[in-house]
Amino acid sequence: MASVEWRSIPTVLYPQEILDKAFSRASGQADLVEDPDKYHRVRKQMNRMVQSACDVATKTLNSYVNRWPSLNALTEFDRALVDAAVGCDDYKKNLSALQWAAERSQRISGEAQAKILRLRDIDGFHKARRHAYGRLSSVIDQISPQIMWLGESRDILRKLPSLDPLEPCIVVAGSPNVGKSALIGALSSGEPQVASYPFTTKQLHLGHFTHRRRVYQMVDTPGLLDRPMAERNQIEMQAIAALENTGDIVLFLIDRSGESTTPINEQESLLSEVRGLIPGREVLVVGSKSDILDGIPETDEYRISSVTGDGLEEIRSKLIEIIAADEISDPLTLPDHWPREDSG
Ligand SMILES: Nc1nc2c(ncn2[C@@H]2O[C@H](COP(=O)(O)OP(=O)(O)O)[C@@H](O)[C@H]2O)c(=O)[nH]1
Ligand SMILES: [Mg+2]
Repeated sequence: MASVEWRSIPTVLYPQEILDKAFSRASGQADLVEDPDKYHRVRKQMNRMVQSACDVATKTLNSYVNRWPSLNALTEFDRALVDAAVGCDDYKKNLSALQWAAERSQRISGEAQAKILRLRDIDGFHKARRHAYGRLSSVIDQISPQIMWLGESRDILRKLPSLDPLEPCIVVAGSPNVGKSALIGALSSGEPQVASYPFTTKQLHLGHFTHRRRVYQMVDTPGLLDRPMAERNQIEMQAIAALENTGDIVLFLIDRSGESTTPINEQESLLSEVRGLIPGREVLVVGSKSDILDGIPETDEYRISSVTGDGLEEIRSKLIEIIAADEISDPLTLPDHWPREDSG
C-alpha cells in the first residue's frame, strides 16, 4: 500500500464542459473526412462524430474513476480521513455512477453506428447522429449531481495529509499550544507541509527527516489528541483509532512553563488518556520550551526547546532508537549492524 498523493487527483470538469469537449472533438473529426461522394461522406462523418463524442465522454469519465484511489487499497488511516472528509459511501456510489455512464456512452456509440449502417438516406444519418448526441447529453445530465459532488470532493481531498504507511510515523500529541507544530518544524528537513484534517478546523502539520535513507514522518494532532475523550463524537474516535495504527510512536509534549495555556494537571490527565487509548505504542514524554523553564524543577527525562534547538538531537536519536528496537521484533527485518554473508 503506497501513500495516496491526494494532491494529484485531477480536476473534474463540469458536466457541460465534458459535453462541450466531446462534441467539439467530434466536429473536428468530421472535418477530416474526405470523400467526393456526398452520401458516403455524410455517412462516414456522422459515424465518426458519434464514435468520437462517445469515446471522449467515456475516456473522461473513466479517467476520473481510475485516478481516484480505490477505497479498498487505502490504509485504515486514509479511509478514516476520506470517511470524515466526504463519506466513504458517497465516494463509492458517485464513482460507480461515473463508471455506469462511461459504459452507457459506449453502448450509445455502438447502437448509433449499427443504425447508421442499416440506413440508406443522408437525412437518416443526420438524424441518427442527433439522436445519439441527445442520448449522450441526457446520460451526462443524469449523473450531473455525481460529477458536481466529485468536483467539490476533489477540492477537499486535495488538502488531506499524505502519509506513507511504509515509513515510520511519529505522532506528536499534547495539549494546545504546548509547541507541537514548532517541534515538527524544528526537526524537519525542509518546510513542514500544512494539511487539513477533517475533524478539526485547525491545520495539521506534517514534517519529516531522513536518517539512513529512511524517512521519519511526523504529524501533529490538532484537536485530536488534545481534548478529553469524553468530548468526542464517533467519527473522531474512528480517526483516533486510525491514528493509533499509523503512528509507530507517540511523542507527548508537556509544557511546564508559566506560559502554558492548559494547567499541568489537565495535560497530565490527557497523557494518561492517550496512554490508555494506544496501549501498544510507546509514549515518549518530552518537556517543551526548555528555554523558558528557568527555576522549574526537572520532571521530564527529556526537555527540548524548538526556539534554541536545545535537546533536539537527543530526541531525534531517541526516536530513531525506539523505532528501530520496535522493528527488530519483526522477524523479517534485520537490525542495522547485522552481519551480512558477503561481508566476512
Ligand atoms: N519559548 C518557546 N516558545 C515556544 C517553543 N515552542 C513553541 N513555542 C511557542 O508556543 C506557542 C504554541 O506553539 P505551537 O507549536 O503552535 O503549539 P501547538 O498548538 O502545540 O502546535 C507559539 O507561540 C510558539 O511560538 C519553545 O521551544 N520555546
Ligand atoms: Mg499546532
